[in-house]
Amino acid sequence: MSPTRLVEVRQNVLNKNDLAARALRQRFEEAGVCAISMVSSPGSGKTALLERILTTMRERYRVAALVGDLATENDASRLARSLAPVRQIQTGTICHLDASMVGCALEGWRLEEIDFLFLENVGNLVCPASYDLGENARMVLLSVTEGEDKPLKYPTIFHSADAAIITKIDLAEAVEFDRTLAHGNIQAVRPGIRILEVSAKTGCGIEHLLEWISERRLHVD
Ligand SMILES: Nc1nc2c(ncn2[C@@H]2O[C@H](COP(=O)(O)OP(=O)(O)OP(=O)(O)O)[C@@H](O)[C@H]2O)c(=O)[nH]1
Ligand SMILES: [Mg+2]
Repeated sequence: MSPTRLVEVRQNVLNKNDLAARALRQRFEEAGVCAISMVSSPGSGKTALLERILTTMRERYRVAALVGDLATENDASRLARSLAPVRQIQTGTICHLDASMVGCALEGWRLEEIDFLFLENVGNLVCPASYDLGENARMVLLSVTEGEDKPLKYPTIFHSADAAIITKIDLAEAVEFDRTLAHGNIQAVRPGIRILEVSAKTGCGIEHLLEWISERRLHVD
């Protein structure tokens, strides 16, 4: 296979996802669903934060979530404690969710009965960046334990996001987290992006995050 042909095949794969994502986005729009995705490296705190988000938002909104992992139902079981409808997507060997996986997982759910649909992607700072899931907004998480340089090393995923959420802020002091450096690195790859600091453990910063999420809905209604 010539190098040129290899590029063509890759483009076709992406185009197929783009088409599926466009169809999903239209379904979400028609049903009045605000879809918000979460991407980060493994263990940054997506599920812990999402459990808090679902538990709190359930009081005001109809919320639901899909969560992707290569294996296990662990995250869906944790999120189900919020009492929101949750489904696990097991991707097997695939390192990201794609739009058709999301479409299949939604089967049987009445989208008209959902205000906010959260999509927790597979923990990975590379592959999920290239796959549109039809979401209205994407949150990229960076925990204080990962190192302030991650936005510079993995710029594509930060560039594809609408907000950067610095997680596990309760551990900041213990790991000598350099807040100014982290913010500077995020802004260097995605100038002007909203940055929020939270702790799923203590609840610090959650209120501002919920405000930001609720505001995404204004763009849907
Ligand atoms: N101290 C502290 N620990 C946290 C916080 N959020 C998550 N953790 C811990 O970090 C670990 C990973 O959290 P998860 O929520 O499973 O992270 P994840 O991003 O969903 O992980 P994957 O789905 O495997 O990619 C768990 O041991 C959590 O208890 C936090 O705000 N503070
Ligand atoms: Mg998780």
